[in-house]
Amino acid sequence: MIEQIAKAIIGCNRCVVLTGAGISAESGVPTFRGKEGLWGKFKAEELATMDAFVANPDIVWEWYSWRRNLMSEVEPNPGHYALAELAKWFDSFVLVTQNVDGLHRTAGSKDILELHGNINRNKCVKCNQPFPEHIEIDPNDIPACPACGGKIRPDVVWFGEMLDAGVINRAFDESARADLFLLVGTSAIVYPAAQLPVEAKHAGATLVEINPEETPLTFMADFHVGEPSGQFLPRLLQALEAAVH
Ligand code: BV8
Ligand code: ZN
Repeated sequence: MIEQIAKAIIGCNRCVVLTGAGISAESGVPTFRGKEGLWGKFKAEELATMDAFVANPDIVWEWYSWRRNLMSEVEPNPGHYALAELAKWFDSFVLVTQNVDGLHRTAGSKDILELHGNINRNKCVKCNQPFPEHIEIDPNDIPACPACGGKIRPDVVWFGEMLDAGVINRAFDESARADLFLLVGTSAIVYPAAQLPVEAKHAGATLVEINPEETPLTFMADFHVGEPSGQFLPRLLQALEAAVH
């Protein structure tokens, strides 16, 4: 199959990749679903929503500080690095991620669209003004916005919140113009992110899904690779090299 995928890729000029928590799993970042997943221990609606923050800002900040510290101790894995390398094989390569861990940028990827924000960034809950990054937030003494006095929150997109219009519109534009779409390490359940591969497929792109498990979109994939992305993506790069030499 890897030779077939390499052949299919070589004819493509415009690639869009959508990643989820699965690509960071081999770095030690817990995914959301699955038995060890975050949603197994914590309720999304009790932690990743505006209502939760209004009701218990300290509990929400405890959770984000825990995840922030966890993410500050991990490194990108071979899957992240392979995607940074893969960009060289295309005229246009756009990496769209649902992850807030920033590992794609650390791995050297350039054209990244962070659909759901970044856990290291902060902003005011009332006026959205950015607030200095990478500062330790004390859940019991949450800093106030210098402009309006509002509480500081993590600059991530919570459930029920709109995504940044510029980011999501570009993601849809690029997906509709792609001739190759890689769907990597996502359960493809959260919207509008999960709509992107559908847009690309309808526009005629070749859809390759890389996930040890099947997802609601596996039926429309041209190729489903049931392997960990940190193992498959480096091998795909080698197969591309072999295919052109
Ligand atoms: C919105 C940031 C307008 C915060 C996150 C249409 C239909 C139904 C529902 C909706 C809809 N439109 C809107 C909704 C509501 C909602 C939604 O989609 N709900 C779902 C649950 C049905 N969407 C929203 O609220 C969005 N906003 O639409 O606003 C609006 C508002 C109200 C009503 C209508 C419209 C905002 C969504 C963003 C929420 N923020 N994160 C934070 O991180 O704290 S979402 C968060 O969860 C992640 O970012 C990610 O998106 C999602 C988790 O999914 P994955 O990343 O895929 O992770 P998961 O664990 O699920 O899967 C991992 C996969 O990897 C597995 O398949 C596994 O097999 C695989 N894997 C494991 N190891 C490996 C691997 N793969 C490869 N290699 C490995 N080694
Ligand atoms: Zn403010």
